[in-house]
Amino acid sequence: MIKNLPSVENGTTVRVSGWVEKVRDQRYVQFVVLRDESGAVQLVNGGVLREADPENPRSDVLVPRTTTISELTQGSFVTVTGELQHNERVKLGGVEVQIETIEVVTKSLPDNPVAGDSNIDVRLDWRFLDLRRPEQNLVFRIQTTLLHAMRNVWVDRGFIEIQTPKLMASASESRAELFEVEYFEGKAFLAQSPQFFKQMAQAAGFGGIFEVGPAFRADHSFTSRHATEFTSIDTELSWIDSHEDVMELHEELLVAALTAVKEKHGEEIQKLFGIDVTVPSRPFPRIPLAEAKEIVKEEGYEIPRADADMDPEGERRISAHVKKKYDHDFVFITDYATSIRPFYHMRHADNPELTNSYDLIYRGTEISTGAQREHRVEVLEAQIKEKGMDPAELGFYLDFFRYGVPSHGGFGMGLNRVLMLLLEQSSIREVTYLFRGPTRLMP
Ligand code: AMO
Repeated sequence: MIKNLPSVENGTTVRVSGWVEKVRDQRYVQFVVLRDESGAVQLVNGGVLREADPENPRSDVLVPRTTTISELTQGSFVTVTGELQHNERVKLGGVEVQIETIEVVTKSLPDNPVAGDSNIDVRLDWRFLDLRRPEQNLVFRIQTTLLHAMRNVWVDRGFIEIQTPKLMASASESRAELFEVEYFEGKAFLAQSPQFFKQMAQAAGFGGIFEVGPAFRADHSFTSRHATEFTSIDTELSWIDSHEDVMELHEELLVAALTAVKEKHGEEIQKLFGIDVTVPSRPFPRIPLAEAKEIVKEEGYEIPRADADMDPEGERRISAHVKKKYDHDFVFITDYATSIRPFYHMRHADNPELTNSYDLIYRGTEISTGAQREHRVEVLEAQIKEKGMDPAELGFYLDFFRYGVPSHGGFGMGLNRVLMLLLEQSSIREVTYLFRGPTRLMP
């Protein structure tokens, strides 16, 4: 890989493969900047003889300029062999390769449909070219590290990884935002969340489980944080006393993830995004929803509806308050009103108006919802009816609770939102491999 070249001994013959980023075709010397997934290196044709024989001013012309290099188009994939030379003056890693052979594996068309200043829609049309940019490559290496670190936590704690089906016979969250698809003679729905089937693993006696998979929402909005398909990070664990246990697991996972990202990519993130990765301290601040609303009200912003969730402006303001007061990027907003939470959230034992639930806000945007689940089937049935739903339609789900189930809880977290906020990007489009929105199904 190109990034390893600086540690190779001077004078060694090396073989490198990658795509052409730039060609500088001068009269007596040709330069190519070659990039692969790990970095970039300068290739030279012609410079070596000039340096090798400074007494002979004409020696450079002894190296023939090759038309292969003159005709190289940006983006072509090539394999080159040549002598590696350490040269402090070369900005790219202090090394260059004196080209001996060059094989053009595939030639790129000469026009480049994306330029540095292309807008996001053009870049998404040509996502495979956009992804060649080092910043974009880094996003997905960060994503890999982040998920790997979280997986380590789960695996160390003995959690089981599951894959729940994405084709469903019923809605998985609410009837809103539901994609319907033809399914032979009938119809099916795309999973909005693995909610019911991750809870099934509790009745199955799996204990802790996790899933990283797609979730679909027929959400006709064009905000920077909504997609119609996103990657949901879900976990569920048995034998909890309250949502506090879920929040502790949540903190542990995020601290492990951000520590790993900082250790592995901190320097590069600083270089390419100008950002210092901060590892949050534990515990993260916790503020009950009612109190959070009071705080933002005192600071001049009233959430429009009294019974409502925080709105985006409220989330921004409470985050700003927490940043100022606790110097923390995360805040758990807890104890949501029953009226704005789904039927499966457990309610406070001493106040049925409130749930054992939370949202996690990161730098002003919600990234997660978590809760303790109601595991007593008769209470669950009553809550379903209270929400105006028909328990018969949820019979398969209620069965999970009819044959014994431990107390349990968990959360769902949007991977793309975490990356967007971590890297201070303007939209999840920037950090999603292939974004899906109301007007984007291609590529
Ligand atoms: P919720 O609906 O709040 O909760 O979703 C959890 C998290 O998923 C992300 N998310 C989205 N990301 C991008 N585009 C969307 N359209 C979108 N919708 C949601 C957000 C959000 O915080 N079953 C519960 C979780 C649980 O209780 O375990 C659920 O799905 O980051």
